[in-house]
Amino acid sequence: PPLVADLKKARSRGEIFLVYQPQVNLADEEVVGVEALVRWSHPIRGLVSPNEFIPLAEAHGLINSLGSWVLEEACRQAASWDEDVLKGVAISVNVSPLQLAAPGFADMVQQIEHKTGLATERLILEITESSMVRDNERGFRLLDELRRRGVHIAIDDFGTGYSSLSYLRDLPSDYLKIDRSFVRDVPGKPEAEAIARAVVAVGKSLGYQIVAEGIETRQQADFLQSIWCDKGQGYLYAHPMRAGELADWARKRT
Ligand code: G
Ligand code: G
Ligand code: MN
Ligand code: NA
Repeated sequence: PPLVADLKKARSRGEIFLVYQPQVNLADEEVVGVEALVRWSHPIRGLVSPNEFIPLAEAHGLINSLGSWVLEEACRQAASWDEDVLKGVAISVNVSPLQLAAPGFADMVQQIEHKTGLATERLILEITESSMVRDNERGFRLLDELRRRGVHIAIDDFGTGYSSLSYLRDLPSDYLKIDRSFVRDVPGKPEAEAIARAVVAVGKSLGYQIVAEGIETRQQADFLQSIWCDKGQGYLYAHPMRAGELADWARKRT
């Protein structure tokens, strides 16, 4: 049977769940946030990557309900953490461009915050560079509206799209996440180092906080800290984990 038929039933069958990956301040390695990442455990195929089922959900009109569920689950979880290290940290949630385009998105976000009791300032919505195409007046107004309500915005996978500097200047947003394809080759590859330095310098001078993703080695972390990148995320610190494992991980860190 086509995978989409299974995907339609996956939520009600309890096959969809979230894992969480910590983000740290590079300067002191304190945990400052957690990114929620969706997973699908298919009864026959095993784990299906979101790279496969998110596009499927988008193509078949399932992304809004899936996305709302992810957001609510992540907010509920974050509101309930009471381990010292996790209390009050930010929660980042990936959002599909189709969700942003759906009418009432900002109200839906607000309702979920009310329902789960998550403080608005703790929520970061991650959008991809390409979901905010240039001259997207409506998209810009939506991000403005969300930020006026206290939600923070991160540009995910930064550097892989076609952002111009004027776009970076005008986009209502708080964080830039340097794509891990650039992190992979630092330190050592002069071109990768140059790109990382440039993103941090331009981003910070435009008021963004910079997050590096995919940090796997101490050398990468040290290099990124030396160029004043603010935060980091990657296997060096922790893999994405189920909520219970994350709580154990957090307790061990204190
Ligand atoms: O977690 P992993 O590396 O397998 O994620 C693969 C891709 O799926 C990444 O680009 C990630 O941003 C995306 N992704 C993970 N969880 C979500 C989600 O809840 N919503 C959306 N829209 N994308 C997600
Ligand atoms: O596109 P986005 O940044 O949302 O994707 C996050 C994805 O990156 C997650 O699926 C996660 O599993 C993966 N990831 C997180 N840390 C690392 C890392 O250190 N190395 C690699 N290769 N992937 C990572
Ligand atoms: Mn992300
Ligand atoms: Na990314």
